[in-house]
Amino acid sequence: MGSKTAENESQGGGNAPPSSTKLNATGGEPKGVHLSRDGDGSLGDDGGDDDSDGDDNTGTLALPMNQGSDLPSVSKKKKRTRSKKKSKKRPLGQTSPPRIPVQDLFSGGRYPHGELQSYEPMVENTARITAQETRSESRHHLEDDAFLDDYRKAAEVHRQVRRWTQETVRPGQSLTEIAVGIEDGVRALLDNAGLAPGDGLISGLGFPTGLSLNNCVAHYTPNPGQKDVLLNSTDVMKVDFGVHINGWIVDSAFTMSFDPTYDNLLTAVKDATNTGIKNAGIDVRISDVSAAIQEAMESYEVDIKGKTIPVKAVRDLSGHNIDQYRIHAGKSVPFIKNSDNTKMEEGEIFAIETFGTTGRGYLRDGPGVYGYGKSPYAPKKINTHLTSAKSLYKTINENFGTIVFCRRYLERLGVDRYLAGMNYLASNDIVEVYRPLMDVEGSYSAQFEHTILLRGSCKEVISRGDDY
Ligand SMILES: [Co+2]
Repeated sequence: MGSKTAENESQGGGNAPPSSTKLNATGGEPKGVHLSRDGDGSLGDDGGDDDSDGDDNTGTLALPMNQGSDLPSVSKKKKRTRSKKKSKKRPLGQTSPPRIPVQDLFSGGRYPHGELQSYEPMVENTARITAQETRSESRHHLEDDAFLDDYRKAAEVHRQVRRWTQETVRPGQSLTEIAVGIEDGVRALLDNAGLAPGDGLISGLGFPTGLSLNNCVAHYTPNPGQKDVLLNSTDVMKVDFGVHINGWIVDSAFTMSFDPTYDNLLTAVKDATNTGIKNAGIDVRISDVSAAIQEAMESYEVDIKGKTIPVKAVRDLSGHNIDQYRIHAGKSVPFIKNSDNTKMEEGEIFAIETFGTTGRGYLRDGPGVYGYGKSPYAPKKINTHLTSAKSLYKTINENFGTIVFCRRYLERLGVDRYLAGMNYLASNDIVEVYRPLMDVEGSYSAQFEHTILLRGSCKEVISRGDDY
């Protein structure tokens, strides 16, 4: 999810620090997975899919990290007959649509780690005994195994659901169908439908699923009761969704297009995001990361209908740090060079995302609403005679806390006629309203995003997959 940039971009210098070195390639599947999977990639009878919902069109997919697999998909009937390996716990193939909780695919509760990148040696050895380091001692959870396993589990859910999205989403589908497909997948893989009070705070969607088309740069999600939008073969769609466990959000996004015209736009933004990730680090000035991002992004151009258009970095969105139940925790990582001296610190978590556009790079609010987020400064209890506001506030506190949500998330909880209550909460700054963000008509934009952990020994690109 993108963070709206504060109005603080004074122009400044800033040389990017030398890039870091990769320790290993990608998240990868857990050791031994490919050895212990059923020969044909099918499920054993203990696959955890009891099929009580009757979705008989469920087939199997290879595990997301299983690069180059040519495992055949098999029908349900076939796997019903495969009971001989019943007793052994082993990673299994995910279904399509994804419905097997990831805890049933990875034994022992250990999940693949993200890509580990080393910091610049210079950074490791220079004076780091600072106030920042003292502060980071309160953030040592980044070295806690249980914390890391939960975070990696959320990342694995993201990888598996986005793999399904990349493999199955096609022009002609409605955005509601795509969004609900992603959300149902996330909830199934977390093994938490999120319908009982409190359950949504244990795990769930990190924010409204973003499906932003073309000149809509960010923050579009389909709303109930609106005319549904169908995906077109010439659309450039940013797919931005989050998965959280205990409020720790994996925020990761990619762009889909079905027309090679936009390949360079996607390449530019992917490069810019990876450049941002490489340049991020402990004690690194964020403005240096921004300058490197902009330089990478704006070295590309796109040919659209015979016209060559430079790719511009978007000014009004930023990467951001993440805190528990808070998608935007206060620090911003713009894509435009600036003279801000804020540094990244050990123990922090950042969503490194970039947006590139063929338009102007300045955004306006679009029509409608993307979502709502309770202010971290909101009071515990609200004082009003408006009963609809009171009951809505109770629902928000029980199901979302400060996690950003959309109308679809509310309505699946059975909440209706909430608009008056929401207006009250919004006009009293209890809830913030997020709106779609648009570049000029006729322009195209792309986004790529990863969540990174600035651990003491290395940075972990926790959401890295073999796709991006
Ligand atoms: Co984000």
